[in-house]
Amino acid sequence: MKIVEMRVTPVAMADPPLLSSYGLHAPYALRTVIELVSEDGLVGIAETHGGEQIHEDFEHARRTVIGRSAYDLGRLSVDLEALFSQPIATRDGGLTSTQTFILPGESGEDISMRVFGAVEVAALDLIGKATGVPVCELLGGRVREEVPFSAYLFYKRPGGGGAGADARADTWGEAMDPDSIVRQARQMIDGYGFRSIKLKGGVLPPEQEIEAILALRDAFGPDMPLRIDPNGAWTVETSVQVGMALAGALEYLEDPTPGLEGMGAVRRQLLDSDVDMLLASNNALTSWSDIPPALASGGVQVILSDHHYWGGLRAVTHLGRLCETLGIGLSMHSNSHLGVSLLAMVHLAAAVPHLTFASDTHYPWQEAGDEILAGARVQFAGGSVRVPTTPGLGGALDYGALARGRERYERCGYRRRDDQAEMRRHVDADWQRLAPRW
Ligand code: GKR
Ligand code: MG
Repeated sequence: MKIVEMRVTPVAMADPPLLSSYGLHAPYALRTVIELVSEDGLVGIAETHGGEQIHEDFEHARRTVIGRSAYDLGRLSVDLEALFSQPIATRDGGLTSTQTFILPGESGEDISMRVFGAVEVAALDLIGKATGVPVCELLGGRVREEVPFSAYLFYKRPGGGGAGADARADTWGEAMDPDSIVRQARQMIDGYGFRSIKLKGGVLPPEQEIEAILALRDAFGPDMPLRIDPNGAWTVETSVQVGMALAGALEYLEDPTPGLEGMGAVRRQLLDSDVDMLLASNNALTSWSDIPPALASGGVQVILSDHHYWGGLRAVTHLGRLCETLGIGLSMHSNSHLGVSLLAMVHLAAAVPHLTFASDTHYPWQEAGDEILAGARVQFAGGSVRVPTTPGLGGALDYGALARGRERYERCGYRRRDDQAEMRRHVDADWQRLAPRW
């Protein structure tokens, strides 16, 4: 099944002013939509990180992708790795949306894995559509019929996202204290039925974030799994203090401190105090090469996988088997995304037996009107998404919505994610991202 065309469409969607230790979300989040067209006119789709540099990376890969069979994924991955191991004259060295998450001393992005990850999803969608088989069956077969997700709470400034004619009503409200975080959780759980909760921390002094977690525990009871993720905003000492204060209240503590050594120290000191708290990571550990040092440090008990930068869906199925062998848990990380990414995450989680933690998703933060899938948004029931039984990913693009997303991208002026700049623009002109801050 020869690929004769690759369409690369940048889109922007309204994004509310969510806070993290990176700064503030801009009024728009950027994504890239990939379409592979086969010689018989079928179209496979994928979605990945957005922005100018990422768009250029796909342009750079175009000649390597076009003309080969959608089944030729092993060789495609090797060829893309070779292609991106050469210096690219047009790369400006600016931060991409993945690099935004990487702290000094942590591993860099692998461009070929992100490009391959998206092309692989589109190729599997194409193969699935051609053969009448859902993507999860191509990944080895579903082991679950529904994939659970976690409510993903954020400290939030007032505002609904978007700007000018795109400005959206603020349906969530400001959330800067424990009461409003509990209110946000209720609203999200009422709408989606989530059965676990993650709070993005690293925004307020740790004592206040501890209070928010305890307020969530009081509001939802001890059986509701809770997580907090300050993205490395705490020193080892602070992380240990937070871990002690939240002993027994957390399902896992995510990236409390930068780097694998620091994570290892947090884990050891907590164990020394009889607190057996699992540490999860998508910052200290972002790629395959981080696994050996993570094992040596003992600082990661749960890996937050992400097919967008771990090298695609099949790569994460391999990661699942590896984690199972090593006795490490597996969960799934997310960034602001639309329904195509969500469908890919659902198929993947359906096919990985070891992915037993509820996955992260930013989906509730995106507006229905920005969805690019034809038909309704992806539906949640009881916090889970039913695994599609229709061919491929089980979704097709709404080309009107895709064009509107592209127009929004052209108009909005944002070309890469920069939460620090946004924080300086709206909150504090001198604000600087610090890892750790407290
Ligand atoms: O959307 O601000 C955000 C998140 O902080 C995101 O960028 C992180 O990558 O969700 C992510 C995480 O778990 O670290
Ligand atoms: Mg995280």
